[in-house]
Amino acid sequence: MTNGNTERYGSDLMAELIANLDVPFIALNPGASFRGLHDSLINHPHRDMPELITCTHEEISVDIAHGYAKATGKVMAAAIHNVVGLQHATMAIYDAWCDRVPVLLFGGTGPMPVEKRRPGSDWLHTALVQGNLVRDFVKWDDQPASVQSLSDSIYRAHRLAVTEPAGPVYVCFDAMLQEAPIEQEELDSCPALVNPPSPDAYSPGTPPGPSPAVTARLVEALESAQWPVIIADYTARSDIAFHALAQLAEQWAIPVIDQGSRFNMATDHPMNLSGANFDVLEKADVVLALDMKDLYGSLSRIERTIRTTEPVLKPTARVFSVSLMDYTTRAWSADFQRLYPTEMNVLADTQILLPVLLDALSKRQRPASVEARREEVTGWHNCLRVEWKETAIKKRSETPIATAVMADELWMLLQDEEFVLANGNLRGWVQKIFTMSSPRQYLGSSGGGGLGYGIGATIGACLAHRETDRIVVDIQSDGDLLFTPGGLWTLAHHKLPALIVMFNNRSYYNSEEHQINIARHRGRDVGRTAIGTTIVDPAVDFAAMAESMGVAGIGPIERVEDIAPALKKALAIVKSERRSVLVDVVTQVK
Ligand SMILES: Cc1ncc(C[n+]2csc(CCOP(=O)(O)OP(=O)(O)O)c2C)c(N)n1
Ligand SMILES: [Mg+2]
Repeated sequence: MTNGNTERYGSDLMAELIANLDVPFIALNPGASFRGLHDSLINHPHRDMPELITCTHEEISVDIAHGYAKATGKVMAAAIHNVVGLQHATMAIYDAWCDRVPVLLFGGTGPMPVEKRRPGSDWLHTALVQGNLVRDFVKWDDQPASVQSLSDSIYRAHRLAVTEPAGPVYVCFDAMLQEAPIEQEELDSCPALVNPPSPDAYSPGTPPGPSPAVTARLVEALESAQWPVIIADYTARSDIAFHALAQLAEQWAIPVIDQGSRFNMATDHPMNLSGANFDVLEKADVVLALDMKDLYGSLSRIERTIRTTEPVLKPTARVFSVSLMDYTTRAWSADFQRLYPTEMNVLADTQILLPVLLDALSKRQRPASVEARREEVTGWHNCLRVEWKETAIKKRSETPIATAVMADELWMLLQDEEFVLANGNLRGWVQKIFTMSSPRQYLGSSGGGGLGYGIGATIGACLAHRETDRIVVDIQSDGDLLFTPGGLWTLAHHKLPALIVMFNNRSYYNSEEHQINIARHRGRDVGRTAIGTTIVDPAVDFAAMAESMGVAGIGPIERVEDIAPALKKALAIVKSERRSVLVDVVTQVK
């Protein structure tokens, strides 16, 4: 590869520093504000660079990095064009922030010296300071002012992004800093510009664990409990925490409620009682809350229409919370949720705390009540699974296709496959019907409730599993896809094989349901709630939409008996042609 001259440009150094972080991919929609960096990424004279993933919307670029991080535990980057691309990206950045997921965001601005600005767009697309736009929902932002500042800026951004609680960071590069050659004098006086330092010396801090006194109190509480319950939300960020939680539940027969922001527990773990949350919690005398963001909401019965809550726990229940969430609480967004009273609030990383707790508990004599509890929880777990399966079978006669039936059909297709579910859960039916047992097998939702997430997250999961035979599945709701349909093109362009199954209820049903409840509450005409909420007249032809962007399209499927053949055909294409397929299934509303 040649770059035509021997100059070393600012953006060459930027690209090298990014490559030093082992960032495998940079998702982007192109833009002149980072044309210098773009050139260095595709034409660097000496180094292999992260692969560029072409996106049709900046929101998708960020969602890809979001999905990739959840699929791998590793970080990738998105390059975001100046002020305008950044505005498109904001909602996805907010989702990543709320979901505590690391994402490296690189932007361009300026040039800051006015004499270097092209009249017109360079002015429209320059802001002081550009990071202000996202500062309230990134962990850190920076706009380095010299080439010597670059390693500090890029390595610090990476370190802060991946330090738990993780989150997005934004580094904005002045266009001139990217495009100007680095002066020979500066290169001579600063060897680090020629041979940039390794990031190893700037690695993230070691995660905090509990003190012996804290561990002793948790041991005492769990040991003395008759009906302890673990409720976990962001816990399985690491495989260590996933396995330690399974062991703790198993050894001490503790029922677990998985709140699902991470895939915390195998669906077939006998102590998994997710789905019976309040029945399980109202019996609790001790609750160990792990990495909960919304402890209040998870321990309350909520009347959504009149906005009231009622506690689920007995007043005597003792609650112990372990999380690092307080470290990322900010004033602007209230994503931190309502305070909930606890006996102890432990600031520790559960990947450290859980093994320590297991070890401490292993030295204790298990009371006889543990075995009785094991039998009760296992029986309950098995009963729930059987009940759910029976419901799915019973609902086969319903039209349109029920979500439980769709989950069952999909499970029958996937049960002998290695797969990862990148997005969607059919209103919880997936966890009830599927058996998923490995860490990161289900990647959860957007975190911030911002729509448009599913297809980008799926692309991220496909990149994560590109070198494997694992099938990446997206259960894709219709409204969500209509925000970011261009993601289908990125799947096709980069030859990424995803199995996309539409959960097509032809509605923004979550919102339609709110309108139904409000109309009922006010005694008004429920018949009018389809206005502004349904996606009909015309119904979207998702299969044709997919085909138009190079993804195979099947459907619409409207009869139960047509689902299995359609899914089988789709899976065969995914496997043999290694390309994405979308199966449009028209379903009940929820
Ligand atoms: C960017 C954005 N706009 C609007 C909303 C409000 N909203 C929440 S859920 C929902 C409906 C989503 O429709 P779909 O993805 O089809 O899922 P469904 O509820 O039908 O299962 C809407 C519009 C939102 N959360 N995010
Ligand atoms: Mg819908």
